[in-house]
Amino acid sequence: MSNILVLGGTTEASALAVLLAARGGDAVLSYAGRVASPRAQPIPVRVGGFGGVEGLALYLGDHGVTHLVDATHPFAARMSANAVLAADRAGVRHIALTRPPWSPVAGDRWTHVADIEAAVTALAGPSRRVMLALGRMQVDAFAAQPQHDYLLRFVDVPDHPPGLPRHHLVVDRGPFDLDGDLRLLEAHGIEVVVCKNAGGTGAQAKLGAARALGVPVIMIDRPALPARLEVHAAEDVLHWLDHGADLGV
Ligand code: 3Y8
Ligand code: NAP
Repeated sequence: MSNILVLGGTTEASALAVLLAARGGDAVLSYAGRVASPRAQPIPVRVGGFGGVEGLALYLGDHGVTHLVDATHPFAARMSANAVLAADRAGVRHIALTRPPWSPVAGDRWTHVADIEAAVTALAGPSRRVMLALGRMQVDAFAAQPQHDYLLRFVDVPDHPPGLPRHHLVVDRGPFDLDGDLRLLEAHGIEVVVCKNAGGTGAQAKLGAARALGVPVIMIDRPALPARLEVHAAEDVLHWLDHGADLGV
């Protein structure tokens, strides 16, 4: 009988949890513990880091995990790298449930940058009204460009004010919708949006809003991830669970 650990924190992980609850059997969803009250799940949840590759390998062995599903965000690069190494060390089958990157369509005004540091550099120049749709964890890097009026969107109220002299903070969690993001960008007179190429649907609304308003986007490309078996739909994970062994994957 399978015993599944899902590394979660995304819309796709939550969709998989619903399918696993219906399927029955042992399955646990894991959160890092980044936000105060993560979404409730229909399967048991654990919260917090494992303690690196070694900690995760020990967890997999101690809990008799047979299948590890990495359904973390494409920017959770350390977690994804650890998952591949720990699964190999523990002799546990591994798959990644991830979403394809977004691609620009007609009307998009994207500038691709490699990482957060390049996004900061791209903001050199006169003061503008900038939306940082990056969450809380990397915002302080933008203190290097203090001349802008920043619109920030966090999941939780931060313990201390962000290190940006001129900012307006919106506390809200996705998934977001087009109408809401259109209103937000218009209300704040946003002149440029900075975001990660997260893919999926939960964070996509701001791109549609920027397109409709003719607002340019600084798009941070994904970090490198290890080679691994990847699928883009929760149903494909169930197929792998039920037939993967026959396919040798
Ligand atoms: C803790 C657990 C679900 C999952 C929902 C998805 C969509 C809505 C949109 C914007 C972009 C951002 C951010 C975002 C979105 C989904 C998904 C997604 C982006 C929760 C959640 C956890 C987190 C962690 C959080 C990060 C932050 C990133 C905010 C739950 C709500 C910017 C990513 O305050 C903090 O410390 C937040 C930290 C990591 C990125 C960062 O670097 O700050 N996600 N987000 C997970 C854990 O503890 O393991 O409550 O659901 C989940 C979701 N947030 O099941 O419905 O699938 O990605 N999350 C980005 O895409 O750029 C917001 O504002 O437009
Ligand atoms: P990260 O930088 O790749 O991970 C750093 C460390 O956090 C990991 O080494 C691990 O600690 C712990 N960790 C991460 N995800 C975990 C999980 N699902 N369960 C248990 N521990 C976890 O990851 P991150 O960018 O901080 O993202 C944290 C979580 O938020 C992820 O689950 C991700 O899906 C979600 N999220 C992230 C983003 C984003 O923009 N990064 C966006 C949406 C959602 P140990 O080494 O101690 O095991």
